[in-house]
Amino acid sequence: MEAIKQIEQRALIAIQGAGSIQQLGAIRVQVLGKKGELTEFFKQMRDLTPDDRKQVGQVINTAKAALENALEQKQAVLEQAQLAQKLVNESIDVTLPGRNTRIGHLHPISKARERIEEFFLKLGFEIAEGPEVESDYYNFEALNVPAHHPAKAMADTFYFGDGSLLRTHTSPTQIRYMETHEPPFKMIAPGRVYRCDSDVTHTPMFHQVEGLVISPNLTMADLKSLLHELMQYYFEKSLDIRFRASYFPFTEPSAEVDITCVRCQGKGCRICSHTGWLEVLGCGMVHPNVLKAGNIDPEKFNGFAFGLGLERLAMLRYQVDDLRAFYENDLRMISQFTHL
Ligand code: 2NM
Repeated sequence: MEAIKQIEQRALIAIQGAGSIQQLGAIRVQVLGKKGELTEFFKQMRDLTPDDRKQVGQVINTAKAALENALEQKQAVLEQAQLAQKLVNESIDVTLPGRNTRIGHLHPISKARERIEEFFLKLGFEIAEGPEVESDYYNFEALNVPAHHPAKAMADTFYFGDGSLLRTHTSPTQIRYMETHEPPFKMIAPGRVYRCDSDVTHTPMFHQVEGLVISPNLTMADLKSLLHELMQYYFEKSLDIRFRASYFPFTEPSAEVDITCVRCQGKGCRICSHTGWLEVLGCGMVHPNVLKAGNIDPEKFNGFAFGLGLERLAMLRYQVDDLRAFYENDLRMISQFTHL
C-alpha cells in the first residue's frame, strides 16, 4: 500500500510537470495502461487474502481516481494552452493592405450616358426605357417610316422570323411613352439599339439617347438652345452649335447638328476633317403623323425630338480613336477612365 501511494505521488508530480499532451499521454500509459505500474498491482491482488484484497483494492481505486482526475484537469489546461498558441500563430493582421485590389468603375459608355442623363434630370426630364425586341409598328410605322424605306431593308435591320425585330433606334420607347402620358411632358430614352452594320466606324449594337419634348408652342429655337446647353454641359466648355437642314421621316423640319470641334477648337484637324465642325446629333420638330400615332392631337400640341449616339460622344470626350476599343473589354483600355 505504501508502494501504491508512492507511485501515486510520483505520478501526480509527473502530471503536474507535463509540458505537452503527448507527455501526458505517456504518463497515463506508464501508470494506468495495460502494463502500467498501478495495473500491475491489480494483477497481484488475487494472491491476497480477501480482507487485504479489500483494503488494497480501495487504495488502488483511490489512487486511480486521483490520477484520472489529475490527468483530466492537466489535459484541459494543456488543450487551452495549445489553442491559445494556435490563435497566436494563425492571427491575421486585418489592417495590412490587400493584394491586387483594384477598385471598379463604370464603362466609359455608361459614364457618357450618366452625364447626359444628369443634364436632363436637372431640367426635370423623365428617363424612360423600353424593349429591345420591337414590332415593325413601333420601330417604323408609328414613326412615319414608309413601307419601302431603305432603313427597313434586311441590310439594316435585324429581323426575327416572326415579324419582331431588334429596334434600330430608341424612338419606339417614345411612341410608347406618348401613348401612356398626357402632354405636356419632356423625356429621354437611353438604350441599346441594333443595326446590321459592322466596319471600322460601326458596331451591330450601339447606344443612343433620344429626347422628346411635347408642349403647345415649341419652336426650333427652343430645340437649338436646349441642344447647345446639352453639348456645353457634356463637354464642360463653351462651344458653338449649328443646324444643317436634313431629312428624317419622323420630323419636319429636320436638322443635323454640328458643334465646334472639341479637339482643335474649330481650327481644323484630322478629327473634324479640317472643317472645324463635328456632327453629333440629329433632330427636328415631331411630324404630325408621329404625334397622331402617340395619341397626341397635333392641333393642340407640337414637339421636338433629337437623337444622339453615345459611342461617338464618348470617343470625343475620352479621346478614344477606335470605336471597337469600347467592346474588346481590354482592361488596359477600359481602366484608363477611372475619372468622370
Ligand atoms: C433623331 C433625329 C430626329 C426622334 C424622333 C422621335 C420621336 F419618336 F419622338 F418621334 N424620337 N427621336 C429623332 C428625330 C431622332 O435621331 C438622329
